[in-house]
Formats: sequence, C-alpha cells, structure tokens
Amino acid sequence: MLRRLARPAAAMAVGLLAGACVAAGQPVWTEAPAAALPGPVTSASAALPGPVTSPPAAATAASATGAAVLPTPDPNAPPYQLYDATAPAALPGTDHTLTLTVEEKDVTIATGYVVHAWTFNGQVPGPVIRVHYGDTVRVHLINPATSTMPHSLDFHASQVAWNGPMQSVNPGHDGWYIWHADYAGVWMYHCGTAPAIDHIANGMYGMVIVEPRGGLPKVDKEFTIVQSEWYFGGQGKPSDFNRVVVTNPAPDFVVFNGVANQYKDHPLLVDTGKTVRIFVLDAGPNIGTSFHVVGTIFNTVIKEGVALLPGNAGGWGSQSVDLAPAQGAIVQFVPAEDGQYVMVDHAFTYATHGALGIVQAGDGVYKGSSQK
Ligand SMILES: [Cu+2]
Repeated sequence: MLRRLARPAAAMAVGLLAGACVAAGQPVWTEAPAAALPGPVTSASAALPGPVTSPPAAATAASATGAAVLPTPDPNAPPYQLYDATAPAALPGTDHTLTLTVEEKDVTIATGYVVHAWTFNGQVPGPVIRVHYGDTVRVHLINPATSTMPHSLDFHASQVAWNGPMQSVNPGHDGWYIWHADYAGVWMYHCGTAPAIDHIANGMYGMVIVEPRGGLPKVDKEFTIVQSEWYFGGQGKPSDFNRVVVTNPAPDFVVFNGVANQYKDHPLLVDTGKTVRIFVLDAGPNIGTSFHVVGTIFNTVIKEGVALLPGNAGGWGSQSVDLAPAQGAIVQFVPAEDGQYVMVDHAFTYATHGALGIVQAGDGVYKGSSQK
C-alpha cells in the first residue's frame, strides 16, 4: 500500500514545488458568464480622526536566518487604504456566482512601506465570502494578460481534488472553481500556485465564512480579522522570497487585514454591553496567532468546529484563541464599560510589528464604571 501511494504523492510534491500549467481539458474549467462579487470592502465606514501611526519597529537583529534591517519609511509613499473590517452579510440565495480577478499592484502595507503585491480583486486580504451551510459557490478566476505569472485558487472550505480546479491559470486565461459548503466554519482561501508560500506572502489569501445550519444568531457588531505576515523586499517590490522560506521566519510586519496598525489608527467602534463577534483567520504563511482582546473575555469560541458557548454548565470562558496558519475561529465578547480594548496577537513581538488594533466601546472614554 505504501509503495502504491508513494508515487502519486511524490508526483504531487514535484508539482507543488515546480509549479503547474493550465490543465487543458479539465472539465471543471469551462467558460461561463460571470457576476461581480457583491460587496468587496474598500473603505472604512467609521474611521476615527487621529494621528498617523509611526511604523512598527524595524527588525534589527540581522542574522543569516531571516531577519533584516528595514529601510527607513518612504515619506512619499501613498497612504495605506483602510480595509473595512465590518463583516459582510451572507450572500443571498443558495447558489452563488462570484468573480475573483488577479491584480498585481502596489499596496501600502504600513506607513511608508509599499509592496508590489499579488491580489484578488485588488485588495489584501481578498474579499470575504460569506455563505450558508449547504450553499453552492461558483468562483470565476480571471488572470488577466497583464499578469506576470500563473495564479490559482485553493478553497479550504471545499472538498475537491488538488489536480482539478486548483490548477494554475496562466495570464490571459480564466477558470472556474465550484464548491459546496458542506461544513460550517471560518476558512482560508489562497492562491496555490507554486511556490504557494510566495503567493500567500505576497497577498493572495482571504476568508470564507460558512454559517452553520440554521445560521448564526444576530449580534450587535461583527468584524473580520485576517492575520498575516509581510517580509519586506524593498520599496515597490514583492516580498523577499529568501526570507519568506527560512525555517525561523522574522517578518517585518505582522498585520490585521493587510496593513500594520490600521485599527490602532482607526478603531473598531462597538457598543458597550453588547455582543461583538469577530471572525478570525490566520493566513500565515508561517506564523500563528494568540488572538486576544485586552480587557475582555471570550464567552464564545468556535474554533475549527469545536465550540465554547455562553451559558455552559461550568461557567467557562476564554482569554485568547490560538490559531496556526490556515485555522479560523469565531470569538464573541461583551465590552463591559466605555473605553478602549486593545486587540493583539498576544505573542507580543508580533503585536509590536503591527498586529495591534483598538476596539472602542462607546465614546472610548473610561468612566470608572467597573471599579465601583
Ligand atoms: Cu498566485
């Protein structure tokens, strides 16, 4: 049995490492009309005025293993585009047709730092796709002729053969990836073109939410947070591949929704005493998260199909959710009083490199109500 399995496994490994071409004749890749993905997020709905943050501390411990010294921030770099963390509504109906278009473009990932990213629909992360258990999702991947390389899709929410719809699409071509939402959860999607680590490190990832049977209960506020790393390769250049692939990675920036410290500059606004739900995904490519919101306790954690729910018999709660790369969770908490609650990767070196934001309850002014 082992011998029979060894050859296909080796062939797959070679394919993953060496890259794959468009698989001619694959029945799942057919021409069909496309519809634009509803509701890609492009701007903040509730941006607070505030000081421009200083860039995260530079990695200074230069070594032969992955760390490097960041150049000084470019004062002429365009400001970053705020990624709206508000969770989108679930797509209406049960059979969805979406389009993801590859766009290789410059993206400001921290104040003063620009990466030539590879994106889905021009944004990092790609659009959040939210559906219900049992839905069918038909994704049209377009790789324009202006692209410099093949790209592809891998939906972790799907059950498909790797050598089927995940195959790479060359520039100037398109393809279809059809999947069924057989399991609820917070899932990763990403470009899987070899080396996949490079395509993820350059921005080609996003979140899928599959709501459970019966849907999720309505809460006051919902957000999506995707944590990932950037390995800066120079202004206007892709990530530094040599530093992406070392076994002790030292990213220059660790970010929520693509940009260092953006929700420190523009807090997420919530209501005191009401439930906040955050869909969290760790996209890596290399480093997990210990996602924590300072001053709150998660009364709900649904991580990879395992649930801690409010009202449990023992009165259990949770302080942080640990996610390895390509794991997702739903967390919920209730801000007890007006004030600011800091959202971090509690592996604190990564918080100092950009994985930090603020959840602001009420007007954000602490009034001492919890201390009576
Ligand atoms: Cu790609």
